Amino acid sequence: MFDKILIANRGEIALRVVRAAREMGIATVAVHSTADSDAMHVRMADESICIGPPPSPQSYLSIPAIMSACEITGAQAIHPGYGFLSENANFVQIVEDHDIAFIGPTAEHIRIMGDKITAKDTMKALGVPCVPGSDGGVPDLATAKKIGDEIGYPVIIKATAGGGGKGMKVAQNAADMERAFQTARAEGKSNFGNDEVYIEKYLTTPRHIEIQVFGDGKGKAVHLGERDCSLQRRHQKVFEEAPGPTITAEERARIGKVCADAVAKINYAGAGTIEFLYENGEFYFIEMNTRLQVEHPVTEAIFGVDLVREQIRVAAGLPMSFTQDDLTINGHAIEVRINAERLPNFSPCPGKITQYHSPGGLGVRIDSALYDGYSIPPYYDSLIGKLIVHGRDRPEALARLNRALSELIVDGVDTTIPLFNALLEDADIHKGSYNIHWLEHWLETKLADG
Ligand code: MV4
Repeated sequence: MFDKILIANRGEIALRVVRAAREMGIATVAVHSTADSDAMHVRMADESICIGPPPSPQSYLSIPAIMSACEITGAQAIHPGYGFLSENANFVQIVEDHDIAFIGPTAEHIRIMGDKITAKDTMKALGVPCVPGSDGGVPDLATAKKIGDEIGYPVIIKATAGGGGKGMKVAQNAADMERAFQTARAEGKSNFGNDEVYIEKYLTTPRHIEIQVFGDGKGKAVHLGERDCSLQRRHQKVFEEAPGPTITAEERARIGKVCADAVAKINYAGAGTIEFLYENGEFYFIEMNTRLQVEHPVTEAIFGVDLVREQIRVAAGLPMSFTQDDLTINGHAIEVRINAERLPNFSPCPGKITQYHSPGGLGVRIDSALYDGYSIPPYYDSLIGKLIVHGRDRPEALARLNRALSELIVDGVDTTIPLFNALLEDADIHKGSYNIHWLEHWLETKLADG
């Protein structure tokens, strides 16, 4: 096992890794920008090192700065958290070339899944059900129109390098194809330097269901069920739960096995998430994320496992500490993302926290790097905390969320807390009856009503 690991991240996820490492007797190195000298992840780690000025490209995204920090501190492994360099195959290649362990999958697996066409081809060949569409890239408008006629409208044109909803355009009919095709291409080119696109049947009212997988890198893998992350605004998740309110044990076992077998076959190492659209009882693969996700705690809650501990074990060449048969679901968990944002526009709201009180009690977990008097810098993501509740069933988890929110105090900046109080008053939330468009419609209605 490693003696010391470096955490190439900040905020709550850096703290999350510090906690797992400490329980394993592993020392941690925090890296930080000059804007984060007083950050909680720096205080909680065993050692810290400043890696540059506030803008991420010169600090948390600077490969030379992070490699130097690793060299200076003698860390044997790097945990990337999520975001920043976590899915940067070039970074992982450099880490591998320096004989530092990357706590995550290989550069090769990250590269495969980072290109959406290659990811889909790979998954399809591994027996994972995919959205009907083009066989690989679509070279020109004439081909696009031919495919549109074949699979039937509406269709969606997606940039192979796309992400976060960028480079994605829906064509409602053949007349709409030219605009959608050229716009998706142009967005792919300008945002990612890659104008290759592919086409899928557009699913109109799906849920976003993602399967958590975990591989040992040596041909063994398990699944840890699904999370329903359909409640999103502009491709930012705000509320996530496990298990999915509509997913049966049979569906879970079936799609879970397909996913675990797929990643086992490619010798995938560590945590991964296979994203699906779910409509009319069918799963359709869209993308794979090769990182630990923000919403991983809901899976941890219902399975009673520490995913970061497992990531570190596997990166050190140890086996996973559970098999598929050991993994059973206990109850229901919900996560809400506390962002420093001003409603109704969700505009970032950095500033000083004048009062902070975190909830507690049975079934309540807070993952946050906040403290009383902390100043949220304006340079980074607006996520300042995650509230995760766990109950014996979904109604209990919802009641516990309501209770925990009533205890939570974050003063000095605006946050998304009022959104969750309002959501908890909605019947659809209690019924679990929502899809990927539900939240945007709900927000529009609420705004119209004042
Ligand atoms: C789709 C889709 C409908 N049909 N693909 C959005 C982000 C990217 N990861 C995939 N996305 C979608 N792909 C087909 N064939 C609808 C979306 C989509 C979406 C997906 C998940 C969660 C929220 C979403 C919001 C809008 C669109």
